[in-house]
Parts: sequence; structure tokens; C-alpha cells
Amino acid sequence: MKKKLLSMIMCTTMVAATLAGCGSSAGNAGETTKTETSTEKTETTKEETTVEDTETATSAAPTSSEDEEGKLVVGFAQIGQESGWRDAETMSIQTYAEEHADEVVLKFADAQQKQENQIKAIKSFIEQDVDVIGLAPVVETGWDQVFAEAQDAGIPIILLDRTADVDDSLYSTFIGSDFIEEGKVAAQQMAELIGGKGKIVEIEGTVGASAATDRKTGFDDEIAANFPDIEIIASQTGDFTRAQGKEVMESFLKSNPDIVGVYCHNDDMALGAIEAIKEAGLKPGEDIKTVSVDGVKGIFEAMVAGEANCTVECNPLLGPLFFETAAKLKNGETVEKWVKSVDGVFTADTAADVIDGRAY
Ligand code: GYE
Repeated sequence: MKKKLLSMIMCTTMVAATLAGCGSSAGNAGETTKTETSTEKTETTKEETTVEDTETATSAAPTSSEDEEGKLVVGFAQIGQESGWRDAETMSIQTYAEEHADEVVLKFADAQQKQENQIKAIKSFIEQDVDVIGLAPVVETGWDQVFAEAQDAGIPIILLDRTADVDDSLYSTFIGSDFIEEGKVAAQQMAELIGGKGKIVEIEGTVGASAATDRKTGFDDEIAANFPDIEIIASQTGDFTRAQGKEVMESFLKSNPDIVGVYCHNDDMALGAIEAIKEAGLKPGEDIKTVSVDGVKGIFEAMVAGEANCTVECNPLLGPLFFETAAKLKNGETVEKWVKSVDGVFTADTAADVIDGRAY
């Protein structure tokens, strides 16, 4: 089933890729109203959402069928499959749609990490007159034009897991974590691990993505403000992927023999960095401490094995909350501008106790 869905998603992308359009930039991300909503809430099921069959749902090609009658029809433009975190989020969204097929229709597009594909998918959703559009914006800027088109068509937009740099009036809500706070917590954990001093390196997420920009700001500012003996000697993007995380760490290790810690904007890049550290003949988790963000299973396994030190959780199980919010918007209810996830921090000493209970 999973394989079938994924291949349909790929088809969707290709269909979407034949469509048109591109946007421009502007403004400042909307963070006006903050609401603390525990991600545990995302696990609760919902009733008020409506019907359908997820197989049809994965196609972004125009399909106005009787199957959609009375159901909540949602288009979701996903970024891609760059990380374990992303796969967990996709699964959470698709599973909810499957389990509520009599209430919701999901039209799902995988943009293969390209903004132009996400824009094409949004245009296709507008053409199909969906009730609500969901988007995880691969980068922050360049959305004004296509968001305005959705607004003109009367279709609300939910930003899921990353923010967009547009006027507040162009989207309904952002559901996701506080990335600046994640970066700040990561810096405090790193400082503790390395005894408040030494040379560290940073592997950044996708250039221009809010999750990368803010995780960097939060981390760098906290180090600069409170840890004068820690020096960030290099910082470079690994595009949130394991393969690039490894490559970047390899190059860092070649030019810097005395690195004591690596901070990665996600766990996948940390897992790549860990491979690079081992191949360089060093011990990850001991010679070089690691702190990363997400809380995926792989990093827990690495912590249990003593090869990673800390992960700052960022919950990807946003499917239920996404559909609940979409249903509210369809019903004309107001929703908070920022529905904020509350996440935890996990370290190597407790990893073995909690690994079995991890849902992703
Ligand atoms: O941390 C990373 C993914 O946008 C919060 O994107 C998300 C980030 C997540 O690729 O692993």
C-alpha cells in the first residue's frame, strides 16, 4: 500500500510539473497570535471532517467527482522525501485520510524539494476548487502571487511545519514548532556536552527554509550571548539530507582537526555526520559530541549505541491537527494564527528507556 501510494505521488508530481506559474517575495512571517497546543493533541481523532477514497485522493489531476460530495476536500503540497521526519509527516497525513475516507478527500502532491512544483500543485488545487490548501513551504519567500490566487478563489491556506514570508492576510494559520527555541535549546545542550568550551561546526538545513534559518538564529545567538568560549568555526548547508550531512562533515573534518561538537539542523544530517566521523577514525558521541533536531528513530538508535548525544524533538505527527483545522476553516470558524507544537529534549542517557515508545 505504501509503495503504491508513493508511486502515485510521483505521478502526481509529474502531472503537476506540466502545469504553470511562479511567485515573488516579501513581508514578514505571521507570528501574531501564539497558542500553546501540545502535539499530543494531534493524536486525537476528529469527527467533523468528511469523506473519501485516498487512492483517488493522491492524484493532483483535476477530478471533480461525486465521491467528493459533502466531504472535506483538501490539497496538500508536500516538500518531498528528504528526511525520516518528512516521511513520518506524510504518513501521518495519509493515514488520517485513509482512516477518515468517508469524511475527507486528500489530494497529495510531492514536490521533490522544488518550490516550482509546489506552486504548480497549488495552482492545480485552485483549479480543482478544493476546500482548503495545505503547504509545507520548502523555502520562505516567493509565495505572494500564488497565495493571492488562492485567496481570490476563496480557498484558505494552512502552512504546515514551515513558515512563509508573506503578509499575514495571505494565509489562515501556521501549525508547527518554534524553531528559534529549538536552536536555543540545542545550543544549551551542546554547551553542557562540551563543558562550555571548544570548536564546533554546524550543518544547516535547506537554504531559505524557515526551519533552517530559525534553527541557526536560535543556536548561534544563544552561543554568542552565553558561551564565549565556544567557537562555531564552520557552518554549511546539508539540505536536510543524510547524504549531504555526511559530505559536509567529511569536508569539515579534513580542514579542522580539533572539532569537539557538531550541531545539525535535523537528525538525518547528524546520522550522515556520524558516518563521516567514524570513517575519519574518530568516535561520534565521544570525540565529537552531536546535537540535532527532530527525534526520529534513527537518532535514538544512534544514542543507544553511544554514537549520538542529544536530539531536540520536533513532532511530525501533524495529520490529525491539520485536518481538524481544515474542517474548522471550511466551516468558517476562526483559528489561531500559530498553532504551536510543544516538543521535548532527549539525551543519550534516557534514549534506551524511551526508544520503544517512539511513534516515528
Ligand atoms: O526538521 C526536517 C525536515 O520542516 C520541521 O524539515 C521540518 C523539517 C524537519 O526535512 O527533518
